[in-house]
Amino acid sequence: AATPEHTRTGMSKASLKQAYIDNLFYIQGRFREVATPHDLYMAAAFTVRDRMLDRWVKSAQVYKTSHARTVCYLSAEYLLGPHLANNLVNLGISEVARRAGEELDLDFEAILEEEEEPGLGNGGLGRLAACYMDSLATVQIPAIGYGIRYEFGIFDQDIQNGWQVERSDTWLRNGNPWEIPRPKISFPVRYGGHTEHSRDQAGRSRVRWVADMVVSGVAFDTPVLGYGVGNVNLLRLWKAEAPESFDFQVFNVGDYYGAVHAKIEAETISKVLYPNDEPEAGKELRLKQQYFFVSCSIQDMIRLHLNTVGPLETFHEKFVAQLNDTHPAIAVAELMRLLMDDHAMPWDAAWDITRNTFCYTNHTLLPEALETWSVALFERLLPRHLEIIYEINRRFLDTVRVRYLGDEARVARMSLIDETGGRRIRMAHLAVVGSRAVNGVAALHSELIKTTILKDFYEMSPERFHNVTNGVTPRRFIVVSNPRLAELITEFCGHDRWIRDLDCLRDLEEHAEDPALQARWREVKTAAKQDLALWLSQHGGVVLDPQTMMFDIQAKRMHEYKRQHLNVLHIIRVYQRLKQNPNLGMVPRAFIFGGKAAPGYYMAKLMIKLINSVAEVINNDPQVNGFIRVAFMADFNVKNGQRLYPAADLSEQISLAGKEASGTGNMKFSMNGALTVGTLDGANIEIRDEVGAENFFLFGMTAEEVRRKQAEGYRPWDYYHGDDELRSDIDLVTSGLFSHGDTNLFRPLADHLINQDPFMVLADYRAYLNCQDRISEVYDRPAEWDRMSILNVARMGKFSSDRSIRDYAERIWGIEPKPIGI
Ligand code: 26M
Repeated sequence: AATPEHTRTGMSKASLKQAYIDNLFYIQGRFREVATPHDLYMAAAFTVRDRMLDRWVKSAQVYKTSHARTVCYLSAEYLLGPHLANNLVNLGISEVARRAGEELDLDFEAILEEEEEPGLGNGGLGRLAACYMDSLATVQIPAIGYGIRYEFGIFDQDIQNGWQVERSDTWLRNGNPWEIPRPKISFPVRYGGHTEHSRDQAGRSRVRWVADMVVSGVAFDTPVLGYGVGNVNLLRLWKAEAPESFDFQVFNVGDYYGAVHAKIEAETISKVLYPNDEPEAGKELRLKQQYFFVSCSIQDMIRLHLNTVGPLETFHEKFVAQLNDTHPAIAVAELMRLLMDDHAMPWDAAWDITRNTFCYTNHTLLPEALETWSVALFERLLPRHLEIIYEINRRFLDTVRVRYLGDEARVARMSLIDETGGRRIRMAHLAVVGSRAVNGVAALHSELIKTTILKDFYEMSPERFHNVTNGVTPRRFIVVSNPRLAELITEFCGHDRWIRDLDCLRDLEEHAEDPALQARWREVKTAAKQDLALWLSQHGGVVLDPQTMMFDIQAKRMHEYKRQHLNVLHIIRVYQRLKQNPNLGMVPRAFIFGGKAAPGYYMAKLMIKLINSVAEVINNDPQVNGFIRVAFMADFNVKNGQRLYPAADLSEQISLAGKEASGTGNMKFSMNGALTVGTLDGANIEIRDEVGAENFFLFGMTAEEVRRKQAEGYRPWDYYHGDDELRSDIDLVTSGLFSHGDTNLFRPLADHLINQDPFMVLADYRAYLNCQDRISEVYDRPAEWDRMSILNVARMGKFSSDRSIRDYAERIWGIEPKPIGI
């Protein structure tokens, strides 16, 4: 007979039930009768966490004793989303846990709802880091994710009177059962002061950095479990605290108030995530945050290496560090500093190790989003790093001069220091020069990097430039968020097989025309639409009809380049058509939006107000509201995204070609059976290549056409005057109809379109409308639509983040899986 299960780790229903009751009592101190919903959630979370810990310990042991090469993912953001449902899926106990819950008379859905998601990121870049952590564990690559444990993540969004109102995110208020504090794993991080140069006995130059502020970074660890494997990786987030000795020192001098103030200043560093998805000039605290988590992480890596195999000369053989954009690029100078100043390594040896450790992923071409820091700020905050950056630059520019004799213009373009205007450090250049490999996040984006922002660097060393197209995890974005679809897919693609190998979705292809599958496919979609409609009616009050209406969804950060206003112009056109011809036989549509605006981004906030104002008019106009409705889902985050993706018929991916580096929402929608209306931008291009041009609604200019039109001199004014419908749609925005008579409210938006239109909304307007008309025609032929939808899902294998991670592992990191059994 089998040995009895341990109730703390056993996976049977009986063990789960006993463990749950025990945790409720011994951790929350509650009986069922008096437990709050939060107690019930905590007991569930601890029951699941217990089942991850023995795998975690085993992984750590195997990784350590086998000296496994390890990836360190350095990212200022991790947009994780709720843990509980995801960990249940990855442990393979969703079903048995659900049944255990039923027998305990628990409301399983209510328990999942109770979790407060860690929103430690803004959007795509942060969510990508989270998907990659899931896939690293699933494809069994030893990995540590390093980042910041923000006390306040991305703000919660309310909509009041149509405007975005920000509320602070207090995700830690009720405790976080998924993290384990490691007070003994902590490192000092210093700021400010000056440097002192001297020579040691051997005559080698040594530098001492005398800082004037020190904080302590404390590790908080979250286990990241792979799907159906024993591998558990580590997400290590740093919290800033005042060093232990600190307040005493000042206290002894009698300055109690000063001591408390210094403590607060230290703790401020990991207090709050910057809610912008592009840099703001001169934000000193942001630079402090970046250096804070980078310094802790590199010190931790050095400690781990010296604890196991050492010596430092082989650091780059033990670790590869991936820079998630330039936010952690200061790591290049920090590793140099630690190797030279703390470990007495000569420059050349240190540079060799540094350059072989880092790889850099670029996520944007938008000039305003490229990070630069003023030399003056750097000098004040990180004087030693500035010296090191100058020396890296001096040596690098010498190689440029030797290679391109006399080309001083090129030297100036490639310099790590931008000397035009106030002197600034170009973080992308630091990242490129300090890295072994550079990659973009979709094929088009990686090509554009080579011809635009990093052209000179590409010419000098083309072999270092790569593409790794982004991906998303099918565990969270299909299995967790769309269980009905997952169940249907499983019937055709083998139990569990497709979840770890998404290419298996191809098995659906041969059934795409099968009316029986189509009918069930449609049922699954309609059920998801019903769930969303119910939720929306309870949160915001808009009533949508899931039976008759096409759900047309655009959910992403609010940004002019993403062109939510193009979508709005289409809605206004349909509205005007309906008003002119109330008997117009048209496919009913629900236009659904979601997305946060950076709090300081005026145009983005005005777009939210416009969407809500258009919604108010249309939803209250009985002449049209049987055909069209508009809904804005407040607080689009991971949890709410999981309600949207399964319910979409149509996915809006309408950025101006050349602006969206990749996009990942496009993949999440398509994996859930939405068809895409999209431009040839980012990963849209590859999605279209995979699903087939006939199964994708393409419109708009190519990146090349955009470039040419910009070069010729783009005049939006000509489009405005050359197209009566366009003019009438824009004029309706400023007519006062959507603003209770106020003709000024939306004027900035309309004027900007007519006069500047930097993202060429007007140039793509007509093509977009025509495309939308085609879409409505196809939607009217359900068999055709369903076939296209099935084929979209069947051909999405490439966009699993497992594929992305394998690409990184093979082509960039040179790292092998280290399988750990269950
Ligand atoms: C930088 C400095 C100071 C404050 C904030 C930032 C900052 C934060 C987030 C800058 C950019 C940030 O995110 C950019 C982002 O999310 N980019 C998206 O990355 C995705 C993953 O690769 C792509 O799919 C998207 O196309 C790209 O826009």
